[in-house]
Amino acid sequence: MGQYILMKDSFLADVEHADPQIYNVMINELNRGRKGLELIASENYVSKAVLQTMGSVLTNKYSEGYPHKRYYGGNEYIDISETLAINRAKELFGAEFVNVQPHAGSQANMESYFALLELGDPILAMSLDHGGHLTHGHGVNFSGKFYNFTSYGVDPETKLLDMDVIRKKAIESQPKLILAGFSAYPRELDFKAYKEIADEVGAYLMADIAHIAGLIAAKEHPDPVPYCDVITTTTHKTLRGPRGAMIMGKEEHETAINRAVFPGMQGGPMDHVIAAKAVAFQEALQPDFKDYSKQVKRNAKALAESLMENGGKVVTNGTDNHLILLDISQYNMGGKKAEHVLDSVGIFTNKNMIPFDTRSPFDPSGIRIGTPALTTRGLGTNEMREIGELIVKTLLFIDDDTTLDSVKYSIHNICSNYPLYPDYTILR
Ligand code: DSN
Repeated sequence: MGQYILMKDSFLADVEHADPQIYNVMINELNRGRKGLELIASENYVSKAVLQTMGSVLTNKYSEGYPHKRYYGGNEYIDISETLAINRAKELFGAEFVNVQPHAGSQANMESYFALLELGDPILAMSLDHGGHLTHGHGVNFSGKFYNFTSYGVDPETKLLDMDVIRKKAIESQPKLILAGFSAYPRELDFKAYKEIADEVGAYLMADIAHIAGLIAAKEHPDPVPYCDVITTTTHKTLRGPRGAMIMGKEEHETAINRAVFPGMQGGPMDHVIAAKAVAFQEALQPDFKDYSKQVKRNAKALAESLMENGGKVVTNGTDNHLILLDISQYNMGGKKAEHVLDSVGIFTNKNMIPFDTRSPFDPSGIRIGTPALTTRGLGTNEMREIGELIVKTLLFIDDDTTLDSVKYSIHNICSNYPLYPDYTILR
């Protein structure tokens, strides 16, 4: 029938017969990953166990409610799965409660605001153009429409967060909630300092740890749990689980959060994804997840150093976590073109605003680069140093086909040495 046959441990053989077009999309996406270097900071590669759990019969079930309090019958096995996910997440983070039902990070943030605040309440959060997230109060997002946000940003010189400035903004704006969290900030967050400010102004403290959840779980980043009322995270970034989210925090907020998630915001939980979260949490509880997280940071440092040694401008001159912001203004192009040319040689990144950017979000002055996915694939600091050189070479010589061909050749060699999902063989 189709062009390919997949090996027996994949469920894709049936897709090939049922829907060759979607089958081809999946094969092509696997091959795209195999032939390139995934450096998008918010992406990762899940284990085969997580993949298989997501593609399981658990997708068939309806289970509105919570374990042992459902609105549908037949949930005896789903209850076990969701309880395992909750207990493992509690063990991983040391949180007093966990809700594993949020479908995505944006919903988790919305549900947390709904649980703690009234519509229109004041919130203090990091602005998107300095590294925050759309759900941290941007005008085009529900957050900016429903709540009264004041933004804080980074220092114009150091590009670092300045807790004294955040304190001043908190005193001025008297928020009901202060939000610590980002999607593009390469340094550590001082949750203790945030807590002191929140206490001083009588605000709740919420952390959105979507990017750094894996590092926190592995104790490779300061811990927000002792300080925060509520913490949201996605499960698919450094935490290396399925696409989804969760909310955790202090016991006093458990009922309000649970009600905000269901029936407040969501209907039926995605039971296949919750089970896959349980599998991923079990993986993150193993000692080798700590080694992985350490290596994510080591790799990011090596890549940042290499970019700078090759003349690249790295925002804050380095990184403490898994991500790097590269200021590309010196290459006389915007992020749109940079992302495109890097894509064309097999280096996958995303265009990103840099602090105090003078360009638009659609074509900003930066590229965001992260190491979680390539670290999962097995690459180490030597490869990162080579990749730093290749990124700069690509940006410097975008019109020189000979140079771009040599970059592609180097990337082909790296990819061959570190196969992606090597057990999934595709036979012609
Ligand atoms: N889209 C995610 C990221 O790339 O950081 C945040 O939602």
